[in-house]
Amino acid sequence: MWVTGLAMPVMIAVLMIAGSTSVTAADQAAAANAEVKIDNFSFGPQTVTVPVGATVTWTNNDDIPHTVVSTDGVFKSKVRDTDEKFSYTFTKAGTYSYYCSVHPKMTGKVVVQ
Ligand SMILES: [Cu+2]
Repeated sequence: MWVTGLAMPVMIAVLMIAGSTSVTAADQAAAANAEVKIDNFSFGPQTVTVPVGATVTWTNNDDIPHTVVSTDGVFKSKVRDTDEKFSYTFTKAGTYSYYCSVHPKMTGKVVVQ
């Protein structure tokens, strides 16, 4: 019977450690997301670096419609009017070049590490 009495506090301690670890990981994932503003025919910042699993959100702050299209066909937004957003979650490491299909000289890059 003494084993039960000893095991319970140990189990509670292990559960508390496991719980606090998962909260920390979730906080880090949320903080890793990135924002890209589309303004005056350019993406800013032009290159963003994020960890695997991060979501990048583009917001069109221009008076003109733009798109966000991956050069390799990984993601493709619809035409985004003023103040409209597009988000994509990157699940694999790599370098993702993209451009605006309406104005192909507008280019940017997402580096996923
Ligand atoms: Cu454009």
